[in-house]
Amino acid sequence: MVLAHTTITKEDLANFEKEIADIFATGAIRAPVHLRAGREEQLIKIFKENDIGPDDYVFGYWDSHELALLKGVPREQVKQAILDGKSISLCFPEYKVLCSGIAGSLMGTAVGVAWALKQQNKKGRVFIFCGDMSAETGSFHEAVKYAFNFDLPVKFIVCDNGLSVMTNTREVWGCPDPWFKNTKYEEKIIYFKYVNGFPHSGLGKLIKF
Ligand SMILES: Cc1ncc(C[n+]2csc(CCOP(=O)(O)OP(=O)(O)O)c2C)c(N)n1
Repeated sequence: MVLAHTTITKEDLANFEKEIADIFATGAIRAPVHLRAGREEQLIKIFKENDIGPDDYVFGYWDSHELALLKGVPREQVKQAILDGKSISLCFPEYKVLCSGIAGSLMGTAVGVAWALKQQNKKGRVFIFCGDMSAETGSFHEAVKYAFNFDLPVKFIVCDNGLSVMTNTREVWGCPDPWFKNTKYEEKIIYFKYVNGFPHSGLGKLIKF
């Protein structure tokens, strides 16, 4: 039996995002905040099924509050970082949580870390979480192909909400499915769909400071 590292529940994740939403609405956070709802169960399942723990690295992007909590960063530490304006680039190196607000970044970094772990016979794997449009970038293609070819300890988790900000990802690429569907590269990818209960960024209304 696999002992899951996280004991965080769906309600814990949802309540955290609601709390941040309420604070953001007051104008107290003078920086962008990206909130997510509707994928809590899928994320928890991925952390549990893959037994993601202290030796593993988690990479994410602008929407990583839930990832930091699931990786074990204390709730108050995540909250303080967000209040400090770091919602879109949460980094907690001591917990091996590294995020960036730059679309298309980090794919090579994640694969490089996986390469180093393998070469140095170190414990730990890499999990990089991104959106459906990020999964259509050139850097994602390159990273997945390289990771597959050298069988590196990295998984790419694609959280598909169908949108890139307000653009329909499938319309852009003229294809109902992501490029990797029914390819050998699926071995390195975990894919799920969800509907985001929040707008892409913020609360969908002007917040005045
Ligand atoms: C280099 C760069 N260009 C543009 C943006 C603005 N931007 C932020 S998120 C995003 C869309 C990403 O879509 P997707 O990967 O599907 O992520 P999700 O919908 O899950 O947030 C864009 C264009 C950015 N962060 N970085």
